[in-house]
Amino acid sequence: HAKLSPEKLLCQLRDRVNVTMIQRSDGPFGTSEWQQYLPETSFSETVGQLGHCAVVSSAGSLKSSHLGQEIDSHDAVLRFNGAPVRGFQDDVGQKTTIRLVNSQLVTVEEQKFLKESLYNTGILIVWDPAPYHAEIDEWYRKPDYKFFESYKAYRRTYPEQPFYILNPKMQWQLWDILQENSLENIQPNPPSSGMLGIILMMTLCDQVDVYEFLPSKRQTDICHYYQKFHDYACTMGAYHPLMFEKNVVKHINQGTDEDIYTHGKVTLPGFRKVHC
Ligand code: NCC
Repeated sequence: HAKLSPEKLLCQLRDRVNVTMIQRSDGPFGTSEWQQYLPETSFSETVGQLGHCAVVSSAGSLKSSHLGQEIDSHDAVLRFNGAPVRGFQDDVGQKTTIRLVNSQLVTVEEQKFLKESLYNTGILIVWDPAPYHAEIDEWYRKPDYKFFESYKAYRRTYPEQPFYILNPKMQWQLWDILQENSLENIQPNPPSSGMLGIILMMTLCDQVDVYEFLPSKRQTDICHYYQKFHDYACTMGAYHPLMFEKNVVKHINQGTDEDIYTHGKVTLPGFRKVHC
């Protein structure tokens, strides 16, 4: 099959991936118990419309990048999972507007998640791998990780911090587009937090600069900029279809190859700026 043009691919992403947060009207979340836990203010009211945004992958190649100032110059910054800023400001900046975390972290590392102050900044969003195109009810009964109790515990501890649950429908809407635009069969697993976060920011922002998702000349087998662990799978993918995600992002990049090589930087338009 023929690859879509970048313009058509952007339109597919804009029109077929529905980025929403779980609300009271979503079936099993309509109970009076859940009323106490889900944020009262809707996600769109909480964030509003954003201008220039930065998405900071957790890649080891951010080390010694000195991208901190450039990242912080954006109106909003998205970070992932347990990626710290303290001690790493020079390379990754210090602003955190939104932090997207996976349900594994929230569940398996619940004590750290409840205690570590790095989670207390900005708007939190958790996502969980759902069965392929499952309805909310089916996913609610069989989440990949049983993170709902940890979510509630966090909400009781920090009731003032906005904390949303990503509607799982978007992961497979996005996966379908990744599959349609790849020459091989891709893993039947949801996209990485990084890819979900890029699409999330494209719905919120006028422009999105993504750092070290496509690796720069600093590419390394060091998994994260904040740990000593070495594993090429962090960059290439194992569970998540990371390589296919990166190919698609490369295809819609509006920045230069030079920016990728020197800064690991990709520039994407917000969906508001995409005309189909
Ligand atoms: O490593 P992780 O991802 O938290 O990284 C966040 C996102 O950054 C991009 N990335 C990361 C490292 C790298 N060398 N290159 C990259 O491009 C990816 O887009 C990645 O999504 C996840 O996606 O949620 C993931 O989470 C970790 C782990 O669960 C959390 O860090 C919490 O401890 C997963 N690792 C393991 O389960 C061991 C990882 O597979 C995916």
